[in-house]
Amino acid sequence: GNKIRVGLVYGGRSGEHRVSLQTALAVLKAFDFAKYELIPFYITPRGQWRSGPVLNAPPSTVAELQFSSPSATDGTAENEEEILSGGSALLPVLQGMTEQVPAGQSSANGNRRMDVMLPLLHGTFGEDGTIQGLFEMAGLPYVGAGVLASSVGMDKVAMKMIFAQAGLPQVGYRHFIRYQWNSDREAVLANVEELGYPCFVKPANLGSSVGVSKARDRGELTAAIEEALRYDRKVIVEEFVDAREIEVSVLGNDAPRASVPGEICSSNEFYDYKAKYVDGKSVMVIPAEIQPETAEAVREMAVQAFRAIDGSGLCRADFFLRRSDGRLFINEVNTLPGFTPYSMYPLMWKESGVSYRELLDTLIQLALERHQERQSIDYGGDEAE
Ligand code: G1L
Repeated sequence: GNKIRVGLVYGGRSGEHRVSLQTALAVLKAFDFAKYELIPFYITPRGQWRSGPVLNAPPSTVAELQFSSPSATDGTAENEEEILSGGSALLPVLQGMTEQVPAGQSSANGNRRMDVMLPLLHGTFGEDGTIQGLFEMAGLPYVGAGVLASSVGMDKVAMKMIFAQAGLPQVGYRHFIRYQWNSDREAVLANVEELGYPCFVKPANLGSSVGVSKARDRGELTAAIEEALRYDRKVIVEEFVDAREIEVSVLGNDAPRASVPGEICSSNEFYDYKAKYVDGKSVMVIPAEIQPETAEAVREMAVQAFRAIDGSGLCRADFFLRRSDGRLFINEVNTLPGFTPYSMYPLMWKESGVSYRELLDTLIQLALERHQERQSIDYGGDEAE
């Protein structure tokens, strides 16, 4: 038929492997199989790629998404061997994605090029622009942020520099690399202590929340820095502000829209709220109980932040609302936010009138539109011929 063929890439070499599998299952369950054909690409925790058979209905468990038995893969034991043989195994998988036939048409062997790729991956490979670069080189449309926005979204220091340039208010921060720490620790400490205590120490790389700690004095600061340096060569230290955490979902390409804001309340404060969604140790309150002017301002800032990183498709923008004076500060943007039906990003859209299924439809359309616009750009390729 003429269904849109979506390549779903999930799993991966990161601590969020399970989250990715759960999200893939949730996404598959929500897709309209009358409109889409799904092709699973599973990356094992060791980084091996396994492509699965075309899905015309959602699987019922994550185990079905891992193709652990040879019979569950798309080929023979020989094929399995090839797929599991390490880095070069990516090549046949890429070939499967990019089979050179016009989109929507089948080739003689029944293979068909993917119409669009949907990366559901966290961390160092997937969210930082690397898999996006792979799709670019293969000429494949893909959902979400491009290479630049993905890598900016992963690096807290690069992100803060871009936000500063865009005039977005931020809390005070300092950053340095391991080399500076090792060569002149006193200078680094003196510089960081200008922020005052307490402060937050984080690896610049936003892969996950590991390596993040709060420091109340120089001793704790030193330990926190050593800890953060285990996860990245670049460290960021942020000023502490007593603030509420407000988030906004952004959706679109050149004309992005902002959802209603939501609030994340940590465990020690959520008994105050007639909260709507409980997630681990925190509660999501959607819409956030804030002044209408604050809601307007934070939505406007979310769109500004999306534009500042040159976003596409989606992002979740996270803010601090200072309790003392009601001032807003941008904390970060996340180009691949939590994305089960119970995650903040989809829930804020749900509250804004966009269902989970509509969200997926829109994201696929945005990916195709972005690809089309990029294809019409003259990169000067003819000159080389
Ligand atoms: F569907 C989108 F927009 F492409 C999408 C894809 C992936 C949204 C959010 C995510 N998120 C993630 O992949 C994850 C980082 C939460 C791991 Cl599952």
